[in-house]
Amino acid sequence: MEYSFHTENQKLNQWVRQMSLLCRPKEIVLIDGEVHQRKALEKEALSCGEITQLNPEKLPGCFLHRSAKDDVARTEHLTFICSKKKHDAGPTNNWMSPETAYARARKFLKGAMKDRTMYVIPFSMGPLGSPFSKIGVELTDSIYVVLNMQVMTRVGDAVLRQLGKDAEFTKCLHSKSQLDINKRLILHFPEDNTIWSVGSGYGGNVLLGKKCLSLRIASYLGRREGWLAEHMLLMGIEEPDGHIEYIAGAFPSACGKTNLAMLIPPAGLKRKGYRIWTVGDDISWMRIDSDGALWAINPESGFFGVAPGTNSKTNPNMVETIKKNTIYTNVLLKPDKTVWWEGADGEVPSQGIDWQGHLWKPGMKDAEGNVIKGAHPNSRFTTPIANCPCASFRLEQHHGVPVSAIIFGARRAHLAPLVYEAFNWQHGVFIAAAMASELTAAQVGKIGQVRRDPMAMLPFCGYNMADYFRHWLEMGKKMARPPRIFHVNWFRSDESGNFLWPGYGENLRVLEWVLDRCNKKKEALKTPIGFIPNLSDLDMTGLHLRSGALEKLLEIDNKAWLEELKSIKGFFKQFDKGLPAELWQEYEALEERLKAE
Ligand code: GTP
Ligand code: SPV
Ligand code: MN
Repeated sequence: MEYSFHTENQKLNQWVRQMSLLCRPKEIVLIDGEVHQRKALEKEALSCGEITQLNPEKLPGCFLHRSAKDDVARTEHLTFICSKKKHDAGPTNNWMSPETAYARARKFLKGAMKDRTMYVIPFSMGPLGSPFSKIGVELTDSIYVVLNMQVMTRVGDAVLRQLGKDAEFTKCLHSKSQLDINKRLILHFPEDNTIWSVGSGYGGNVLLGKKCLSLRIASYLGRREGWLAEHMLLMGIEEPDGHIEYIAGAFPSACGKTNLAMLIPPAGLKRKGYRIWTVGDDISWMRIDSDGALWAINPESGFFGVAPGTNSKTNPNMVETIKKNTIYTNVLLKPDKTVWWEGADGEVPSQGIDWQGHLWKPGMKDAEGNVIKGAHPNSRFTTPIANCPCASFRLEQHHGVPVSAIIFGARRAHLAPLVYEAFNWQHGVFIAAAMASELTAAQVGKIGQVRRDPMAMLPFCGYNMADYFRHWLEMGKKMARPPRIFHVNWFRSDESGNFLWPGYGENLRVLEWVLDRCNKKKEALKTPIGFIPNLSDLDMTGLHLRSGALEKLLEIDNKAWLEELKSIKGFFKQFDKGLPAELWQEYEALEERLKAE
């Protein structure tokens, strides 16, 4: 069969034809971004059971999708950086040579779209035409992917016009193929500006504009072109005087970015007049502007958020956001065709259909005696940012927003205090490079295990992390007004494992201190690891912690930190001579300060 596909862009036409000859779809359909096409696709996905319609009165425009049982999170062990040289992928990435990778994936992709349609999705990461933005085209045989991409990115004819006759684009090929975990590969070819994903239907593996393009490929491009692509939320904090300060925050997967990005000020602080404006919840692209400051955009146009734990206490703005035009994945279906998850509002339903499609009742146990969850712990929703009551008015601005502070956050039951500030940019880069966090359900692996996760980018850096650290250090030197760098931990726990800090909206109390530091309004205590707040400088109005809890939250245990240094050393050592000397200097300086006390 001959495939015909025609746009103004010859490179695109040629590539689509080549990929069709490999995947052998029954037809090729270009996604134009128009509503009537989307409606037709929804109808088709409904009729083939890929999605289920939810209650049109209570959840208008919302759908439920259930994935395969072993396709519920990113599979990092099947994710590869395929640079020509192994060294360019670095010791923290899985590597495959481009030849081997293409050959292996070809086997899975050959004829994989037989009897299916290949959809061609032109998309823009970032506002069309902004100097920050990048164009991609995703080919996929999944309507679920098409519908999600239309929420998460800017899709359609306008992108093709921007692409014109000869603009560059990232070539993204996806086939769900047989959804077989043994025939699954997520491959990145930074030198070819190409991504191939086969055998999965899970968000981070298949919405190729997200982690694959906007982090792995973009981090590679960012180094080449002198900017940063980061796993960071982006939020505006409107201060009592009406001025809005912007902060970016890098937290590993399922460690609180989405929740922080749209928090509602707690009563005690609200009276001061604080208000939050959400720019992004997962990815930031940052460039140095002519004013010597760091400016950032969120390249996405939707949230792909964690469902469990989302309720009107923890995240009222998200509860509002996901009431319409939202695609739910792997949550529980209630008899009235609304949805539920562990930690949702209201009563636990007396029954429903769980994320695997089975009849579910609270307290049901599996063969091993474990309680069966209604929703998968990594169940998610895809929802437009435009739905969000606190969406920033600067989302479409081509220049982005100026970043006053960068906070790195980890999930650590012990060790890391509630907040501390770096002495300077270089020290901040060390703090970020030495960051560690407990594993969550967002990736397949052992939940709770502490692993080193520099800048929350361990699974997302598209090149050698030693070079990435150097790039961060260089960026600092180029800025006349670099953001201040902080580290936070909302998850420090007591002896019984209970969180010491209430988190969520209350986190604004910490952000207030962060901004006061940026604006030189507050002094701080110098400790071996960085500056921490004087207890009296955190506004605790309306919040009553157990006595001693705040002290415990800010406690720095030198002995435990010296122990931590061993793990940092082991991590740094794998980069061998590649690791920037500045990071070893910071390491030694920290060791000295800890021993001196
Ligand atoms: P990804 O989308 O995977 O990148 O995750 P994320 O960093 O956006 O995490 P998210 O905000 O979705 O939070 C993940 C989980 O952490 C949810 O179950 C939240 O309820 C919980 N969480 C978020 N913020 C806090 C907090 O301040 N304190 C506590 N204890 N839990 C939190
Ligand atoms: C994450 O895991 O960090 C996510 C979800 O934001 S995914 O898109 O699957 O990567
Ligand atoms: Mn994420």
